[in-house]
Amino acid sequence: MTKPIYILNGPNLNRLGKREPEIYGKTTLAEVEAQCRQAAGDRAIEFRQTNSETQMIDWIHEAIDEGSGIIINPAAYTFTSLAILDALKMFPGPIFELHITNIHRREAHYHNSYVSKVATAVIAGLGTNGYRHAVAAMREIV
Ligand code: DHK
Repeated sequence: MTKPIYILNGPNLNRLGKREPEIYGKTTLAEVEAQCRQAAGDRAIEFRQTNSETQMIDWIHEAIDEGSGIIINPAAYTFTSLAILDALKMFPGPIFELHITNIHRREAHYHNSYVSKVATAVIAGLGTNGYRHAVAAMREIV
């Protein structure tokens, strides 16, 4: 039995679809999850969202033991959390950092990602379609 791909979402992404739709689009997180499950096919995924840094770190620890790969949109924690970076450093498999927007084309406080220092790949700017592309790419390597 292959281990699941963990898809972890950070703060405020529970509001996707209503949150600044001109920036993040109108697709809800539930719709993103459905698109990920379709892209995953017969592969198991764990799709989760939290506004808590502690919960995000606990899920990364779970993935260290139970997961094959991590696709993570840490949202604002991308730019602030050394604790999430340290947790990701322990993960033995591939890590895809995902952002709905191209963070490098946005305000300066979105430009310096801690997570990029450990990510296998970064997908940013494809909108919510980035999730299903990340799943398809992850399936090929795990
Ligand atoms: C999502 C967020 O919530 C922001 O804090 C990031 C990211 C951008 C995204 O594009 O998915 O800056």
